[in-house]
Amino acid sequence: MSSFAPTAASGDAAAAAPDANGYLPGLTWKEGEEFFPGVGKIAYEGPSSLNALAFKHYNAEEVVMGKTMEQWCRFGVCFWHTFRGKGADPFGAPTMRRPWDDETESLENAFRRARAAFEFMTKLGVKYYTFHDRDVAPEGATVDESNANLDAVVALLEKLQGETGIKLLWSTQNLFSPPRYMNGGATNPDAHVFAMAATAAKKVLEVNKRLGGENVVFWGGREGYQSVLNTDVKREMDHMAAFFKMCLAYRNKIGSDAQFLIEPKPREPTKHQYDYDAQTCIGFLHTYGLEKDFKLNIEPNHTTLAGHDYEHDILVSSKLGFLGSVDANTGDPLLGWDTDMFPSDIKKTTLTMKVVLEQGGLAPGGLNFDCKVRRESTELRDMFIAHIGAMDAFARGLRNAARILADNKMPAMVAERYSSYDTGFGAKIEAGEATLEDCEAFCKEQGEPKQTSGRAEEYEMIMNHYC
Ligand code: XUL
Ligand code: CO
Repeated sequence: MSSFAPTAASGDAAAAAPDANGYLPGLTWKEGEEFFPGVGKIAYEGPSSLNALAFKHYNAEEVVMGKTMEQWCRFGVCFWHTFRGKGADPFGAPTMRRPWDDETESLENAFRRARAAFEFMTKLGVKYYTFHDRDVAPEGATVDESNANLDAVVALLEKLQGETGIKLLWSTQNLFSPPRYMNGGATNPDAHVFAMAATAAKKVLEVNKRLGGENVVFWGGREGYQSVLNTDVKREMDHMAAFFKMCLAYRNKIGSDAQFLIEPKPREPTKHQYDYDAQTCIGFLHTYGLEKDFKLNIEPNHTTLAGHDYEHDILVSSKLGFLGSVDANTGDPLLGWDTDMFPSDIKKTTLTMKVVLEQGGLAPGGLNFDCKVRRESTELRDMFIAHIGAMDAFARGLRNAARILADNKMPAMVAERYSSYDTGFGAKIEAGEATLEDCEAFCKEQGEPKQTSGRAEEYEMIMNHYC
């Protein structure tokens, strides 16, 4: 493969001169050129390779515990950060301009962006992508105009999917950026705004079906409240459930079999979000009788914002039967917001893939890179390297997790830890056959329980053996 030099290469935004504000000009790409010149198909070169533009661990066809790496991982590229993100953060302006992007909200720009996206994904070798309605097509002045814009881009996406074999992992509706949703979408106190949110969801369900999308995601960034004084939380949650029920009814009516996924997040942009974390979402689904129709899309950077460890919601949702998909990103422990960075911690990817192996896979969900390159990572090659690094991190995690399960050292230790419930009185408790009186009689007969070490340090030592 020809090299893609870290310094300005042809077609790289860094090759162009900055404008008066110090920004690099957009749209340096010309018809007939590649959007990512100098980058070929990213190949697997093995662990000894030092080529930044090659896989060292992700070997798509390699079989691990009965399935290929590609089947276990089901990687997805997200449209919003990767093709629309330009390095803006809560404190600063965009730092990147992309060669395909003329910075307008025109359909022509949307078409070009879609073509750049499919070139990128083809070269990377990722088989799935994800988008919000407004990532791929501009909003119009009316519902009809917005829908027509979306239809025009979707026709191109359909063609590009057919040409490349890349599939839609999921799509979703953006109910958080347009100003009309400032007080919420489905939880808006104004029924008219609720109806606008539902109208957007209806269109996404249609488009998702047309593109063969395997899931639909519901992330409620504005579904929550800022002030307890002006909010009727019960009515808002009832409305959210009503919205989900309408979406289910319409999905069934149009004959779509897309899996529905709620994406938990505790806060940001809203102070108190109703989908706080996995257990909160599962409680909500049971409260409203929706538990059979939804699974969860877990994003570890949201999990850590909720005050849990990276892997906590993946584990909890899986063990309760609700893990549907993962927005595979990570936060920065020293920054308080959703930095959406590409994962690189092998212990975390190992814990994630252990759960995925234990539940027999993620399909129809996947590992979607809801991630952005850092604001300072301004070269086009950084987009590739970020994805390659994260895919390698999950491939290593997959191999490690498979070894942990095959060796059965740690799982056997955990099983032994709970073995008092396997037989005798413990088994009676698990079977729901023991009463408080039975427990009292057991304790009077047995006396004080013996002390048993939790052995956390030993588990950590074993984990280091694998990672
Ligand atoms: C926001 C977030 C969203 C959802 C889809 O934090 O993760 O991009 O994944 O709306
Ligand atoms: Co996400």
